[in-house]
Amino acid sequence: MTLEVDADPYEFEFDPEKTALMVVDMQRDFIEEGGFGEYLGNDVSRLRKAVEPTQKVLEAARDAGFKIIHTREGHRQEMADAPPSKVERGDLDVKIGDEGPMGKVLVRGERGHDFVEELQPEEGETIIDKPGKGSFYSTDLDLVLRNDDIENIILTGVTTEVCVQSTVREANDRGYECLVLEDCTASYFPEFDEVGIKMIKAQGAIFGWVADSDEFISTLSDV
Ligand code: C5J
Repeated sequence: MTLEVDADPYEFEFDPEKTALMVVDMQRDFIEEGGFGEYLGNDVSRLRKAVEPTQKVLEAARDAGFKIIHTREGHRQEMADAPPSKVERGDLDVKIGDEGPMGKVLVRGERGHDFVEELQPEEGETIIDKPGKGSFYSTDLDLVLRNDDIENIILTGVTTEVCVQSTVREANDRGYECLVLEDCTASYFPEFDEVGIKMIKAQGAIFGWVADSDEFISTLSDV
């Protein structure tokens, strides 16, 4: 079965059985106060706008039987996979690995590293723990997708121009077709949000397609 989403710069076609929904880094460390995003000097409330539409997409994708993948950016407890350059970057008072109100910042197993309450994975969904911005770098994501014959990825998550865009670029180079749901992404910088999305769909979908969540959800009524 081939479905078609009204997208930019033109229709995005996909077979639901060969399509995964990815929710990128919807973690407390980026979205809630007292996490990594705030230590970087950001207004973390800007990211909340992506939570509710992503929740709706997640529910619709679960009902339609999609493969669902959640990613988390973060590091091992002993920090062996945290590049010193990343830890030192920004000259922060509280660095990655230091103790904050939600546990050690951006460290696996800590409260801040976990997903926000509204977007917790369900049993059987795949969680990819990644040390970098892109979801393919130093993870088994490609293997997970290829084992399930996945060719298309629907992307949601934060932040638009950092981890979502890095993931789209990596996926595109590996031959996956990506559709980014614009209202399900967010940035600490509204101008980066806008330009980040434009960069993806420019030049005839140079990295991928863009649509809003309602357009995507409406196509699923045919599944
Ligand atoms: C950042 C991310 N912004 N998930 N990570 O450091 O976008």
